[in-house]
Amino acid sequence: MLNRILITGAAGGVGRQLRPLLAPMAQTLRLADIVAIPDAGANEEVVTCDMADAAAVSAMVEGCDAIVHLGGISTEQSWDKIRPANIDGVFHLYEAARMHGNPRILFASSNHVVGYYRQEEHLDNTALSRPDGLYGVSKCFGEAMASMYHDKFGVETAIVRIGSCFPEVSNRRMLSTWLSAGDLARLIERCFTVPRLGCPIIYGISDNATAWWDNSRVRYLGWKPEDSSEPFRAAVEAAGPAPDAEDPLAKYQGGAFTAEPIHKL
Ligand code: NAI
Ligand code: 15L
Repeated sequence: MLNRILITGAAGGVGRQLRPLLAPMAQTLRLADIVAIPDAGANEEVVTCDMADAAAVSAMVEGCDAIVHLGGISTEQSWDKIRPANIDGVFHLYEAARMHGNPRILFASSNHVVGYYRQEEHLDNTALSRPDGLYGVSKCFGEAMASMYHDKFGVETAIVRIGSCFPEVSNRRMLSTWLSAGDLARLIERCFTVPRLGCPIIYGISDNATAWWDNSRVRYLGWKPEDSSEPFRAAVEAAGPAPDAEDPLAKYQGGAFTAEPIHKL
């Protein structure tokens, strides 16, 4: 069992799903976010921290032996919002990690790193990135930062290009992109306990019947997703007709993100 796992962005949708699932993996979960977390449980401690504040990030990381990095902007927004959280914030995280004993990191990257591939294309983790907006570009930056800190300083990171991690599958695209919180928690357990992690890119999807992403190059992790989007299929298909083939929702892996403008505010 680990001593202390840090979860950044713990107040968000993924963080809230993960908290009970990660509790058995560590004596203490340190929950961090820019917003308050009022409901800490018995083995949880709370740190309020803006990823843009280097000193606060260093203090947040000190004493942690593994980090699940979820904190930041999670949708397509203006560069003014993305830059401090997802660019400066990731730099601060990696600087803090190397100063405080190289804890392993799970970096929540995104499918929007490869959002402009078409849905009929199948990718493994050697595919070149094709980000679908500023948010996707910020995740490319985070992946590059992880790679550099691994090569230069030995910080090990699991770069997880999460598909869609929500409690339920709510549209047709998610039948391919869905990741259950349970499968993500099992992946985190593997990444934090495997003898040598390295700095692999992993596609974060459950064992969905339709999938665009191939994780065969990271079999050494021993991760086997157990959940599937299939039980949601009938309800999703009954909810409405399939979008037109030229609709971004049906055309690109990043779906609607490819149709977003460059936001100015
Ligand atoms: P979310 O938006 O619900 O949660 C993100 C959390 O980060 C929020 O609680 C927010 O307050 C916090 N945050 C924002 N700016 C911050 C800052 N400057 N300093 C500290 N904390 C800050 O997002 P969600 O869905 O929980 O996603 C978690 C992570 O996983 C994000 O990094 C997201 O980009 C990534 N991801 C999520 C996917 C999903 O399907 N939910 C898919 C792909 C990637
Ligand atoms: C993401 O990267 C977002 O953080 C999440 O809110 C979803 O939009 C997800 O991708 C998705 O593509 O479904």
